[in-house]
Amino acid sequence: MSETLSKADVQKLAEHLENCQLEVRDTPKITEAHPNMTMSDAYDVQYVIRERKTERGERVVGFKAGLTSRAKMKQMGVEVPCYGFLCDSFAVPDGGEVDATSLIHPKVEPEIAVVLKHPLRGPGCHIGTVMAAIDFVMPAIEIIDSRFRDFKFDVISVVADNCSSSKFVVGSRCRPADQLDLRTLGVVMELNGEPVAFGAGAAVLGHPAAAIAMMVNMMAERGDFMPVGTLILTGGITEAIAVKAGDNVTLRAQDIGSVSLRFI
Ligand code: 0L1
Ligand code: MG
Repeated sequence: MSETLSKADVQKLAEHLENCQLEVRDTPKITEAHPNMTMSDAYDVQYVIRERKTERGERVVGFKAGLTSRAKMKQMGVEVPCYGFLCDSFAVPDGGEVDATSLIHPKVEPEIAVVLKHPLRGPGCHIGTVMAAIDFVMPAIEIIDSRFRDFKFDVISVVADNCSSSKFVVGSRCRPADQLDLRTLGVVMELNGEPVAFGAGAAVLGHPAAAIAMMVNMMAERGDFMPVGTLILTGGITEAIAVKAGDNVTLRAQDIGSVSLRFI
């Protein structure tokens, strides 16, 4: 499926990016050495990183939408969000700790998470299909950690790097989607007790379910889909906030409770 990269290049880039994650070191964006890489090449690299992890026994438990705010999409010159995968090893318990030395330059984002009771397959997936497939909704904090030096990248490099996925924590209060308006659901993220970011679900492409529908339709182009039980982080509601050891982060979400974690 690769367009400009050889199979060997895809494997090499996947190994390089995954090693940067595992060894906690940064790298220049990969398009510097591969300026003709396409988006399809980038997803090839991401899917090989996913294979490497599952071959070692990790489980893919979900997916995330990235670059979901109109401002970030404009800044990156893209019309659609990107997607990445989430493994069981990325999960942090609610109220848990994250060792900041295990990450390069972490940032946190407030998100609305959902879990599916029906599978989602594209093409033709739309907000209605998504809403009918959601089992329940939870608040989530995504910890992103680009492997690229100083968080400087282009969208192709970011997709190859699994959309900066690193860790996530979800709240333990689950509400059925039909009891909530995901567009007006408000969130406040606190850093060390101070509110630092505010927003509502509509910041994610007008409706978090729209981001999911887009992801599902993009995944269909690669014959991929979301099975029952998939956890989906629907996209950052505000800009990401940089964090360091000693920081406490709490997300308070309207109607669905709160979730927190601490960096040590
Ligand atoms: O979850 C996100 O929106 C991040 C997508 C990748 C871009 C970034 O690292 O900011
Ligand atoms: Mg995110």
